[in-house]
Amino acid sequence: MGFPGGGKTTVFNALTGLRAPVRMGGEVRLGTVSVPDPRLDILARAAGSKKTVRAEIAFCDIPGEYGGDRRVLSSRAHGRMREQEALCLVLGGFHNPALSREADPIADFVAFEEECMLADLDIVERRLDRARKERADRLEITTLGHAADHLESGSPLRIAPSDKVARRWLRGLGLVTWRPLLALLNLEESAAGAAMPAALSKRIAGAGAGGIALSAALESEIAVLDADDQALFLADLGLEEPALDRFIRAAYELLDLISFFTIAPREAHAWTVVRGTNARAAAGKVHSDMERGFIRAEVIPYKVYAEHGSERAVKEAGLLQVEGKDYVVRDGDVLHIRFNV
Ligand SMILES: Nc1nc2c(ncn2[C@@H]2O[C@H](COP(=O)(O)OP(=O)(O)OP(=O)(O)O)[C@@H](O)[C@H]2O)c(=O)[nH]1
Ligand SMILES: [Mg+2]
Repeated sequence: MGFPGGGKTTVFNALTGLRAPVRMGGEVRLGTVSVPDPRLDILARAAGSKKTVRAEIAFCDIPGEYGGDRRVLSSRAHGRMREQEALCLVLGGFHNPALSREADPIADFVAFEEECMLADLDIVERRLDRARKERADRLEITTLGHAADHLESGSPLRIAPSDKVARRWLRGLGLVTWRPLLALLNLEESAAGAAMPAALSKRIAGAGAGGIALSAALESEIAVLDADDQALFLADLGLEEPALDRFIRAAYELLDLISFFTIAPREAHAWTVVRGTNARAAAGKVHSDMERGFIRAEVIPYKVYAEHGSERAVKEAGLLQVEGKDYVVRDGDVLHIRFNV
């Protein structure tokens, strides 16, 4: 999301490889992409898996709606934002002839944060009123009070101290400044590959958000090419990988996500979990029976698997790790769950 004309639909196209019509306003659009991971391809080949199943990300393009130069989002846009797991704010960093003002990504970022903090404050205060009237739990009332103070002081809830703002009381309120935020600076084509200006990076980091810079207009053209042409184009521009790959890396880092794999002749499957997830909970991602009847996990780190070429060779080398339910899954682990229901 973001203010009108910043290039949201263009970013959406660059990430999804779709060709949604780029014009001011328009509809909310959904697009799903597979998360590229060369490790999965290598594992699938080694195991002779018939099928590969990748992790997926669903993107939602939320139009700015009011059009024109106003730095305001509609209440409909706010409603949509509350439904998302994470937010990506598109900041226009190029000259857009449809807007009478020049690009000012810092001003856009500040205006966006202020608008969201006001919207959250409204929700928190109303909830607080009700909690007081209903003589709710004291801890709920103090938490809501702290959250309101925090927002009034001009800080997003994302960076609220967790000892004061007990998170469980804020869950389910649809607070937008609590969502993980990735700010995306949409650069002029001629600046593709440039880094984000330091002053903007500082602002973004100060709000507990992540940042990424790319040229969406250019990347949306590259996204519809086949893989070989993509590589040529990117190399020409001095870019190492397409926007989607960089975006996903930034998003995984922001959300603290890791991937693990299950590899079988039938299919090689990538799964996404939050860092710190234990083996039993990870098994539950694959199937609830595996979590319920969890016995143990046989673990092979990706590197070990790739070096030895097969599960059998890993076993013969004595490198198969046998782990219990509390084992903390690491990025790239190949898991074989033993279970019994
Ligand atoms: N030069 C340049 N133009 C861009 C870039 N990204 C988008 N544009 C142009 O800016 C205009 C607005 O882009 P959109 O992607 O429609 O913007 P939006 O944020 O979706 O706008 P709304 O949906 O109306 O809120 C279009 O004319 C795009 O072609 C860019 O990276 N460089
Ligand atoms: Mg749009």
